[in-house]
Amino acid sequence: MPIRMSQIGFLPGGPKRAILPDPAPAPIPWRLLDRAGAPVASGMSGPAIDDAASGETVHVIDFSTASATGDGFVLEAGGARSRPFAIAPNLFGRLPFDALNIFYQSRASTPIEARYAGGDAWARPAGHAPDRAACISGRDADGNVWGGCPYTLDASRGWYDAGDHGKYLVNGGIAVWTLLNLWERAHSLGRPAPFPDGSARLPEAGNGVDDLLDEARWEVEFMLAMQVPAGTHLRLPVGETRSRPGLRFTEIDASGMAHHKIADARWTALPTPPQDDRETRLLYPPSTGATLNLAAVAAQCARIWRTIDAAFSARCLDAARRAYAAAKRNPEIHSIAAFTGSGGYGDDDFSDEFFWAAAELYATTGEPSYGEDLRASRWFAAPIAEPEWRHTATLGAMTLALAPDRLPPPDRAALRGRIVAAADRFLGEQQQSGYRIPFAGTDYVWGSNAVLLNRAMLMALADDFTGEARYRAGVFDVMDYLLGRNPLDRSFISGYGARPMANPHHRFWAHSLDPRLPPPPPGLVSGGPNSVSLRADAVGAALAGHCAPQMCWRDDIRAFSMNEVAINWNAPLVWVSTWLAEPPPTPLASRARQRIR
Ligand code: 9MR
Repeated sequence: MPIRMSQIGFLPGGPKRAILPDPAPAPIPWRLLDRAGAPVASGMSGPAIDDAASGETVHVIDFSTASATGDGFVLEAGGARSRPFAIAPNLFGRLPFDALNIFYQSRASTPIEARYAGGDAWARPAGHAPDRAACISGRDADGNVWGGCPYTLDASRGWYDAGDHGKYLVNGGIAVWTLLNLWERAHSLGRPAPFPDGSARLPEAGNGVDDLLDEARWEVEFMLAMQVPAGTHLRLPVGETRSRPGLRFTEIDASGMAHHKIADARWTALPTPPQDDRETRLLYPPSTGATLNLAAVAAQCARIWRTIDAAFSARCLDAARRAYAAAKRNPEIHSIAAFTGSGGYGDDDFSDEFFWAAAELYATTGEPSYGEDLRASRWFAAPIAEPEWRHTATLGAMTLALAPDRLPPPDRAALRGRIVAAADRFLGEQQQSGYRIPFAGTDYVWGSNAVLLNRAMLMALADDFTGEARYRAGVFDVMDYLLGRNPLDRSFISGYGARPMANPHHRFWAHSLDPRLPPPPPGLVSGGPNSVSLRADAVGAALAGHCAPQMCWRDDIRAFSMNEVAINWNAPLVWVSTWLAEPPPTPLASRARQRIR
């Protein structure tokens, strides 16, 4: 078994850590050899760590001080060797663009063209063009009868969520917000725009608008189209958080809410390229969570496009205001209809979504009523955790921490301080983790790789706010883990490293089931080890009881609980890899950075 390390190598001057699994209790000597086999650095590993997450005894080898550059380096320790690797600049140059291109290739309602997708293999005709649907109606699995709605909506565009063809407002929201936040971070900190017009492989490249915004707009347009028309009254269960037989339905004014999702009536088989999907498309009832995702993203849209496309900005602001008002009128409508064919994205606590939406509307408008709502929220002063689709308060906090002139300076400084405190907690966990990742737990949840990426995003912001190098090292710990420094000796990112993930759970990138279909394009991150819901799929069920948490993963298209891919997981990959690829700030800028706090 080779020594585990990032399979794409290391940056000169960057942190360089490797992991040697070895039962020996004492530190182990290591040597770094150049391509001619001559030693260029040596040292001792850290003491042995009994690591519950990997189920191994591991030794940390830190060779950050090695100053040589080139390729063909080999690390040797305890009779084990690494694969040859590079120490070279620009290792992260291509990854942000590949990771962003995954969104282009996930677009609904438009043909995916070879010239933008990186080759003929990935081209395909448009799927769901148009994506028009009526509301679900009739009896669900619990015997409840849903009334439908008096219209159909054209919900074209947007990105397919994951391996399936569902498009969900909850999850679409965090994914597109993350891409837009990457743009806003650069804008607000005075850093170079990461994807200027013409830099990405997109049909819109060259249209005069930043390419990151072009990609994000595809999703925002879809989200706007999911808003319930004014004057619509619907019969929905109010205050119910779980499905059960005998739900009580109440008539509500649903104007301005957002439908939870548009998806297939039944699960399609694997593989099913989008253009071959023959299932009926259905609109699901509005939910408060979907409505607040729309309010938040549309408010973010309104301020970003204000000077770029005033009409679009105004449309977004109007949608955001109406959605927020609709959610306040209907604060307890949960997505609980018991129909098959798509994922749930259910949530029984909307307090964090309310905070997020109020924060976005306040950042955009500065209006006191939104400010009062966000200050009244328990999330305003709560500790920061990594965001996820169900827990979105941190998204609001990030917006307020970056918005230049909204919060009084002491409040903004306090928010930044809480982001830095979260990063400090993650670094504390890193000290306890065998593989030196900023997560010390043993519960590896569905999408665990994105938990780490979202922690990396907060550590990157902590670096932005303080300029302290340890946060940057923590970001590398996450990327190195994803790129091969893990007990599986796998890169979880397609196309990157010696042993990359190649068989994601996906209905089009399904080469292992049908050789006429393509493998995944490069830059796609796997959901990652899942030790918590192992029995969800057959591959996981076979592993249950036989895998240490970090080992509960297989590169198998059937393994949807471990090896699916999703827009809310690739978005933080775009964010974090872009951040790592950014040229380091000049000394002058980094002195200015000390004053940002
Ligand atoms: O990311 C979601 C995860 O947190 C849940 O535990 C899991 C089971 O409900 O669902 C995940 O989301 C899936 C969604 O429901 C449907 N599209 C694919 C998503 C990724 O697996």
